[in-house]
Amino acid sequence: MRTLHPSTCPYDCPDACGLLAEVEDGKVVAVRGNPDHGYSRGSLCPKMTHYERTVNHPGRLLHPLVRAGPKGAGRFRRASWDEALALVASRLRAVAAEHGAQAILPYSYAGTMGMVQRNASHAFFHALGASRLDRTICSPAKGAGLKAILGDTPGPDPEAAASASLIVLWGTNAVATNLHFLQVVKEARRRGAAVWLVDTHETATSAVADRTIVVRPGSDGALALGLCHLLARQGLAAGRFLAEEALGWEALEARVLPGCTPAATAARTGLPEPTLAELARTLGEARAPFIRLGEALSRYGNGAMNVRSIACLAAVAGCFSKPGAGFLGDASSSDAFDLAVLQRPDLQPGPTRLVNMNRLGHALLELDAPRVMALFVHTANPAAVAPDQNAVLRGLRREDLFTVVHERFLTDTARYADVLLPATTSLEHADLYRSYGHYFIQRSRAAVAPPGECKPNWELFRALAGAMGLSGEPWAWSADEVVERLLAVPSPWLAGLDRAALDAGRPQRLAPPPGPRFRTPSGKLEIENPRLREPLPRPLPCHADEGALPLRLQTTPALYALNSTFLDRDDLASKRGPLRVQLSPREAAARGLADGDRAVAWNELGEVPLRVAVVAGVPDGLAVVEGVHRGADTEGGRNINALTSQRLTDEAGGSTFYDNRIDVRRADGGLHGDEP
Ligand SMILES: Nc1nc2c(c(=O)[nH]1)N[C@H]1C(S)=C(S)[C@@H](COP(=O)(O)OP(=O)(O)OC[C@H]3O[C@@H](n4cnc5c(=O)[nH]c(N)nc54)[C@H](O)[C@@H]3O)O[C@H]1N2
Ligand SMILES: Nc1nc2c(c(=O)[nH]1)N[C@H]1C(S)=C(S)[C@@H](COP(=O)(O)OP(=O)(O)OC[C@H]3O[C@@H](n4cnc5c(=O)[nH]c(N)nc54)[C@H](O)[C@@H]3O)O[C@H]1N2
Ligand code: SF4
Ligand SMILES: [Mo]
Repeated sequence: MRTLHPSTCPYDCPDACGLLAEVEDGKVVAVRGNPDHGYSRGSLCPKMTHYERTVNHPGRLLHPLVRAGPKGAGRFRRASWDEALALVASRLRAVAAEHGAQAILPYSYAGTMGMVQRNASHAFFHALGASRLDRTICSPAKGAGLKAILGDTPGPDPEAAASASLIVLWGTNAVATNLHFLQVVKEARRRGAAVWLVDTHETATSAVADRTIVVRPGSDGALALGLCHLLARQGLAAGRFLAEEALGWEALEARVLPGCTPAATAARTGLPEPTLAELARTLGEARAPFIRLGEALSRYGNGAMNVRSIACLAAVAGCFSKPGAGFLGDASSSDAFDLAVLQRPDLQPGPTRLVNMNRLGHALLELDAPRVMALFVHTANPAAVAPDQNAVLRGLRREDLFTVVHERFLTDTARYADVLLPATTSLEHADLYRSYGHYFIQRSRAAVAPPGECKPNWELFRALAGAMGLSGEPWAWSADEVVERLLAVPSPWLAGLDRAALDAGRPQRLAPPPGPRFRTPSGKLEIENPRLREPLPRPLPCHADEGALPLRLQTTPALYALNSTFLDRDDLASKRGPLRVQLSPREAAARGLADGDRAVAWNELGEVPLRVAVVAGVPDGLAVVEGVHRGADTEGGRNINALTSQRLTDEAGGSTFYDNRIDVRRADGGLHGDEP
């Protein structure tokens, strides 16, 4: 008999779709969208339509393993859980005794977005007094840029875009990364809205936009301030709003905008002056402009400032004052939950150091006092996704480093484990999910039993806590009890929540609690923020504005993968194709390269053998690489992160994945279009 189990897509995607898992004889046989989810409405992206293939994958890790070959070779022997736990506990104890507990570094990120499983290790490492990880790989600079001007103001519901007359998709390849927002865009279009895409090249999302505005990478802040200059000059700025509900418009007009002339903006962004004037006019005259801002343009040396400047433009263009208009940076209900219930920072024995995850290579190779001697990775795959891959791999190869990995598959990181522990998929454990792209939450329970000896993150850290002599709360609780505790913390967000429906697995929409329009110290939108080092937005250069190599590198998300998740799925791999660099016809020809040729992309950090794709929608001076790849699927064992640097953003220590320079040359001896 088939039974249906409601669940949630666990991956790091703003859509957090509702799922229905079909289960027969204890096995997941199909997964489809849950039509009762008010945002995803029953549809899934192509990555998740066959999630059962991930769950039932023959490559799943099923038993604890102990290294039986050189580091990185991926050779292991089977061990019992008792042996594996005892080994991990004794090695962590020995490292702490000899080097101090801060020689232990946890590394985890967003392999699952469930609040319990994602945060399962924090209390354990806090109690040990280990180093803490600064989890900055995604988009903290976006958060900092938004906070600078909007404070803690919650974003609008994404459905609000349906009443817009002009939707600007700014730095988001939504077809790949925010598919369900396009349902709202479609609805707006049906009612007559125009759609713009602002990107560095034409993408799959260009097909759903009326026009693609192609900017130089990292210049969006300059573009936004240039448009503010023009809106003011054309008399189209939202004057009353700026006077009554914003702080600092006059200061911006007097001190910053004079330097943002059309000529200066054209030079910074690469957009012709007449185009700038036309964009400003259309935006300023729009009945209801709505800007949806992606994450990518914050992954630059000037990332926080770019985001802040675009939010400023939104204010000037009337996104906060015209009826039906809006500005969506993110829509997150993170304030609704107090994760300290399970993260337990209070268990730390004293102050501990914070290690930026974007500098893992540096942390493993150079960090001192104490040196990192034990690395514990779960719910993440740094050997593939972290910047400066060569440095990360050199660190993982250190003979004196003890590495534990908790994983579902033999990933590039798992290959380097000394102890490799098998993890569950989201259909095999309980959790509570929220989103960063809408306001629905969902509670999910296991639909099937774990295969083999797989353990959920939470159960692993309960067991390890026991092996290390830690007991009591929070480890006394099951994952489901942790969910109960999270829901029990009083929060105005949860006031009207239908607990019975939530507990039955039905998606529930939270409403941001009532409060002032702008949740800033002044109660106004703060174009000028006197508390910051830079009180006003201004055009800033990015890292790649300097540097000698000719091509700016874009390493954007792939359509058929989610970071390194789904790389194990052969059916999706064939759609993804090999590691490729997209070049304009002119850049390819200048290097004697044709479509399909073998080539080497390189810079001061390394070399990556790959294929060439000649793409007319890519401008000269740009090299686009979609997605990260498994070492085993590439010619050189490296993916594009061998060329991304460990440099950080202007604020909040974020990653700068899109802000690097490279060159591309013919592969030595490579024949035109031959197969490797
Ligand atoms: N299919 C798929 N979905 C995903 C992911 C994935 O890997 N694959 N990753 C998930 C994760 S972890 C996250 S954080 C989000 C990522 O979400 P985002 O970072 O918003 O990713 P994209 O939507 O692809 O946005 C990247 C787009 O921005 C463009 N871009 C890059 N630099 C600039 C710039 O300087 N200016 C402008 N205007 N555009 C620029 C790129 O060319 C690309 O088209 O997506 C999530 N969803
Ligand atoms: N070049 C380049 N690099 C990038 C990006 C880019 O745009 N360009 N994007 C960056 C961004 S935005 C992000 S957020 C990071 C993401 O980096 P990560 O969060 O490290 O993301 P994933 O690659 O998805 O790796 C997650 C791993 O978690 C595992 N996993 C899933 N569920 C569970 C579970 O329940 N328990 C355990 N133990 N493991 C689980 C999966 O099998 C997978 O191998 O990558 C970054 N890297
Ligand atoms: S990856 Fe995103 S779009 Fe795809 S099913 Fe999951 S939440 Fe939905
Ligand atoms: Mo991310």
